[in-house]
Amino acid sequence: MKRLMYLAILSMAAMLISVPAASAQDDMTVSIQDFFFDPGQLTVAPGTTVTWVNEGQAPHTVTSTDGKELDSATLQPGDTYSFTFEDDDAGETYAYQCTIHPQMTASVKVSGGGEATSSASASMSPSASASASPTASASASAPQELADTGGISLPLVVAIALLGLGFLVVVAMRRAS
Ligand SMILES: [Cu+2]
Repeated sequence: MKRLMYLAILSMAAMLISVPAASAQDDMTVSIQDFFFDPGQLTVAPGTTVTWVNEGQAPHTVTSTDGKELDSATLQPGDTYSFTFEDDDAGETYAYQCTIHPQMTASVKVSGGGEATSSASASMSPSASASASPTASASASAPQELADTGGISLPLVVAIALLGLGFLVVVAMRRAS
């Protein structure tokens, strides 16, 4: 009986944690017109599914221009194409074009911070907001990656330092007694 209650509480806690994370991202739509993408520049949170809808009269494609996975087949008028930007895409920019009309170019930027639960996200958000300032978007991904590794290694360094300090205290106390 107690174990059942414990399981119920555990599953409720798991739901409380997972539900806000799943609903934090709103799915987005990009309209394909003759002959442009609307919006041309889009920023999404990691985990967002973007759906392209061909609302033009001509066939179009959504094709990555930098070798990423983003690649629709030819979309006839009314056709749609969906792509989900994953958590490990954070900070990346997906540039794409229509291969039939190469002058149609656009991009999707995946934001860096998000509502992630790990401690690394705390150190990432300041750099994410910094990249929103009018600096070049191409340079934004590099400092973010540096901040990411810093967020992981810093607690480790502190933990090792504390362990060493504790060891020294124990040695000092033994000598004193
Ligand atoms: Cu086109």
